[in-house]
Amino acid sequence: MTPVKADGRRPPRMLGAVCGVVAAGAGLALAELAAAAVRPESSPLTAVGGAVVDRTPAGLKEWAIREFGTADKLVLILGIVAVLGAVAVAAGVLAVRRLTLGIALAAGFGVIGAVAALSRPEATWRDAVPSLVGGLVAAGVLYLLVTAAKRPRPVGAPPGGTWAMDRRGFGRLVAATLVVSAGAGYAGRRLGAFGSAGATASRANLVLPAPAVPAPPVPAGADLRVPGVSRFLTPNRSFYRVDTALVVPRVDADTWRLRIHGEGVARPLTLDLRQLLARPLVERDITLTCVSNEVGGPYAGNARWLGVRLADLLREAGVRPPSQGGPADQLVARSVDGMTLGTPVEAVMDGRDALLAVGMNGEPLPFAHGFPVRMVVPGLYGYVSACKWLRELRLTTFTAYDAYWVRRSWAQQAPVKTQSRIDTPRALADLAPGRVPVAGVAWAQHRGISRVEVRVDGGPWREARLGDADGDDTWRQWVWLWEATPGRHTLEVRATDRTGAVQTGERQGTVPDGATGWHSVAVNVRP
Ligand SMILES: Nc1nc2c(c(=O)[nH]1)N[C@H]1C(S)=C(S)[C@@H](COP(=O)(O)O)O[C@H]1N2
Ligand SMILES: [Mo]
Repeated sequence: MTPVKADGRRPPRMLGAVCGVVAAGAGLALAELAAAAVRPESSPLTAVGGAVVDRTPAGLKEWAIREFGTADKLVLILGIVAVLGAVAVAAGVLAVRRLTLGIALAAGFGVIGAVAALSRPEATWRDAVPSLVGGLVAAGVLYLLVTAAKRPRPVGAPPGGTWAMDRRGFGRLVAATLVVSAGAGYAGRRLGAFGSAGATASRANLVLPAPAVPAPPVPAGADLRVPGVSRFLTPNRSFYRVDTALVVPRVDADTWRLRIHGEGVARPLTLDLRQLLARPLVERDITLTCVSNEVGGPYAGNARWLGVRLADLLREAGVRPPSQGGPADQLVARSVDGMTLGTPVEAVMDGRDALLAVGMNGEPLPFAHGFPVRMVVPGLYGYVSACKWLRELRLTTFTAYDAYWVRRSWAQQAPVKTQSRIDTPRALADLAPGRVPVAGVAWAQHRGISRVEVRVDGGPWREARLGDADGDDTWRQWVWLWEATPGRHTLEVRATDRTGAVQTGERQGTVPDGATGWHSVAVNVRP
């Protein structure tokens, strides 16, 4: 601590730190309020977080997904808050000695936020406003607080602690700042909710038409009902979520538009939701998987999608696939938050059920899963096919354009690799000897699963019993009954797809086009 001087020129560091943190809090709160008026993505925390996500190398992103799963976004924001807190303390301590420097540091942080906001896809100059407001407010509040902290105690006031300041005046100023900040933060929240009220209502009011081509009922034997195995259809609330959006885009279905244009598009189209829903809708069960899914990982889910066949729409726009002489081999989907995903035109138009989906398991898409419209293409990983919050489809070539993840060391083309997962028993489970069901799911979308085998401790492969197939685009459950003997054992699984190809045991990481290897689980069987 700085020693107290009789003439009271320099308040202690601790006081400076308090000034810094209170000022930063005020800046953030006012910035949130401003962001609610601009758009949620422009809030400094979200903007900086988004800019960090955009610049995160594939390896680090994979590490974050592995370590924190879907909480990776929360961890990121907390990290940014921690850095901001440290800078705030530094700015406050500095301001006590060199007021202009401290203030410049606070304001400079606002500028960093603004630059981050402007660097995001789809940004306009307005996105800089919240961070600039925040920086100015923080600088101003820091100035007021530090000046107040330096003001000597009025004559006759009760003596304070070590520092001879006007404690009451300073305290009032801090209290007032906190009250105003809390008020601004709260108002920002309310205003934000108000801003997306139209979107919320548009989803609540959306009545999905009945499918012209309903999905056949799921075969009774598709779900083996083995305790611990993923349900055959994944409920929306437990469906995995992978995206770069730090705030879930809430798109108003009433103002939503989709534009289809680009190379070889003879008749460019712009559709609103009503026009899209006026087309024949098909219903399909399709399993979606993420390229970032490690062997045995959780990023796979199976849903009943309702949507328009994308190939029909493209044909309507005059698009021909490359095999019929079309000039474009890549369909670039762009979302409202500027994400781009590139899908082979050939795959979309080769007869598979590539959908512009509006429904998921009997309800409009949840906001987190792409409301009002997303793409789903059986057989391709999500990052090359499953654009959420879709707003544009552009036809181009793979030579001419790299989509978001391709620029970050992922492959341009990424068909789903055959995978199988042991859901039960869990890794390191402690089991009683005797009959133990070993069970899980296996997927090879659009090729289908024909066989699943299990082995114990590297012994011979044993064929598992498969759940009924619900087409070739969904995963299949499997179960094998194991006579477990005391001791430590390793269980392994592998699948064979309908082309006869056996899942490779060669271990490969998720980058650049999906992990390979057999899922193995070590368990302990009690004596
Ligand atoms: N707009 C947008 N769409 C996106 C993504 C994204 O980050 N932004 N991520 C993709 C990835 S990597 C996957 S695996 C799927 C996941 O879809 P889900 O979150 O509905 O499971 O969405 C895809 N669509
Ligand atoms: Mo993904």
